Amino acid sequence: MKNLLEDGIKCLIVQSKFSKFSFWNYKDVCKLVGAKYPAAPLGLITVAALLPQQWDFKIIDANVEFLLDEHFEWADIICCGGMLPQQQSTLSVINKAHRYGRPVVVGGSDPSSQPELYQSADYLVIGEGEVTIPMFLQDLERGCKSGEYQSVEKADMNEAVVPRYDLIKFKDYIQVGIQYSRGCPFNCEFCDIIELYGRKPRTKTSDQVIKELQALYNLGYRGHIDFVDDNFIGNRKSIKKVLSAVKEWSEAHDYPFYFSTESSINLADDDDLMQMMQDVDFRFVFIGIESPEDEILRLMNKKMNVNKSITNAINKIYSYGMIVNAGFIIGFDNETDKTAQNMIKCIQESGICMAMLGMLYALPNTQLTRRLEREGRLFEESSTLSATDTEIDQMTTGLNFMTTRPRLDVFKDYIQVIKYIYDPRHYFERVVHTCLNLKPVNKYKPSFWMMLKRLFVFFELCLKVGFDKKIGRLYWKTLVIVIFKNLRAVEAAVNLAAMYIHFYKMSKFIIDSTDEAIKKMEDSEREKDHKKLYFHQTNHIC
Ligand code: B12
Ligand code: SF4
Repeated sequence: MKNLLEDGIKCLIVQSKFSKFSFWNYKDVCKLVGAKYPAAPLGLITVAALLPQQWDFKIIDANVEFLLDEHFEWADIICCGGMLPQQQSTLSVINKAHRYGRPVVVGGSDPSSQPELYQSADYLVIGEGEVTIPMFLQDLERGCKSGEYQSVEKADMNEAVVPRYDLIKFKDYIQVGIQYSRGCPFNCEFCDIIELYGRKPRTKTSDQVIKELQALYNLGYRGHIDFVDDNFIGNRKSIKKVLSAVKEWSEAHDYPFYFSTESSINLADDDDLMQMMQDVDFRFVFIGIESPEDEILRLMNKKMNVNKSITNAINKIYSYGMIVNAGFIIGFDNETDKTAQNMIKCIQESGICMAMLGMLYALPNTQLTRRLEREGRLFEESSTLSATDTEIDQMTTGLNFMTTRPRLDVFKDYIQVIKYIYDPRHYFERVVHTCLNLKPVNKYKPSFWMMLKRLFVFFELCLKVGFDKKIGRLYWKTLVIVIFKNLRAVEAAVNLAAMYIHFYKMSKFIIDSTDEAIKKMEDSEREKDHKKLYFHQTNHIC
């Protein structure tokens, strides 16, 4: 093996493939707008910035291009890793690298949560790279051929490096990420963020955030930036400082970017904060609503959502120009036969178009997993996704524990909600609701060429969706209503309509596969009943 600390070491960084069908895998929409995948691999370009800068890096994102033999031949060392839905792909990269005799370094969320599954890697770098990559590099210096690196220490975000944005091809992605903070002050039972990153949000300074914006600007990037924080408003005092700096910078640079992020619902209680977000052109916010029922929210310890009118909160956020995407979960202990209806009502009345509904999954290393283990209800010790082409993600292949309600009822409720909310009529009703309440500022102005490209995409969408038998009429009706009643939200209406191409396919896949699972469960129930009956009868005869 080469001395890996030499100058010019060739380091291949692989973004492993995500499982095929996922709420976030809107590849069709990407294709429509000329991109290949929604989000750029921020974790890996951060890793590249933490490794020796005299190395020669090549990033291959297996979601946008083929990972070829020649890439393995080129490399002296391979870095790979990621989330649970990338597990199979990461493991196969390790195998292949070994076939080429190349050492592999693995890290990221899933290897950090379940290191036992990645023991085949040569170097297993657990947790935050800012802390553990230096430990790995020290071992390399000592000539160690393998190792596992972990630390109880958390990274100091004030010392964070600027990710190597120069390594990615911007045109492949719809959005690029910036991370301003890690951790969240809340304490939801099912959440692994607080276990991995802590409950005290650690934040970058305004100067650091501006430095990253400037780096992207200097590289010629324009458009959508996603603040990939666990909870953007975890430390409200600090984020307000950052937002005023971003406003000043954006004004000086003629608003080259617009933004999205993830936040808790108490964002709706802070008008000043929402105004500041609107001032710099935040357009989307993802909120974990999980359930509209207070009893269920109390059990999962999501206290900030209790006693809140979700509809009012969401409408208020729309009024500051931000479209709300939200997460919902089915499968909690104290659900009832009203759960599905309540969820449908909440999603429909608040007009949430992009509602990510999953079945509860006890992620490794959470309070929920520990409780279920204590109660003897957890099915498996580790979480694996075996078939990335048929399994979607850990949300839709959820319920890895014994439910309190009959499992079949939970599945039926799940499918009932999915069928309802992604029925074209109901989806487009929500698009109208959102767009009539939305007050976008659209400060980011695309360049002339970008405008031309968008116009072209719009015509393509009109051809694709506008003449579709099922949704054509709904599409035109939605556009006409929005044009006449709230013209400035027309871009949002077109974007949300385009997203339906993805939701239609995704929901059809979920409906078909869940229906099949329901049928299997019903058959096995019938078989059990039949056996009971047979047993009962034979007993009688005896
Ligand atoms: C932004 C984000 C997304 C974005 C963008 C993802 C992307 N492609 O970059 C979107 C919204 C698309 C997304 C989607 C999903 N996400 Co997500 N996401 C996040 C979030 C909030 C931030 C990730 C991030 O960019 N962090 C910033 C970078 C700098 O950190 P990082 O990636 O962790 O990398 C650091 C270390 O992990 C380490 N590292 C990472 N890789 C490697 C590799 C090597 C070799 C080494 C040495 C080190 C190393 O070093 C880095 C620097 O410290 C995290 C939460 C979190 N705080 O991690 C969840 C998170 C990663 N997501 C998660 C999940 C489950 C999902 C979904 C499956 C949700 C769903 N049900 O659909 C989907 C799957 C996506 C898909 N395409 O199918 C889980 C993963 C859980 C797990 N145990 O694997 C997390 C942790 C959230 C959670 N609640 O648990 N996600
Ligand atoms: S608000 Fe979100 S990030 Fe914070 S603890 Fe709850 S689920 Fe986790």
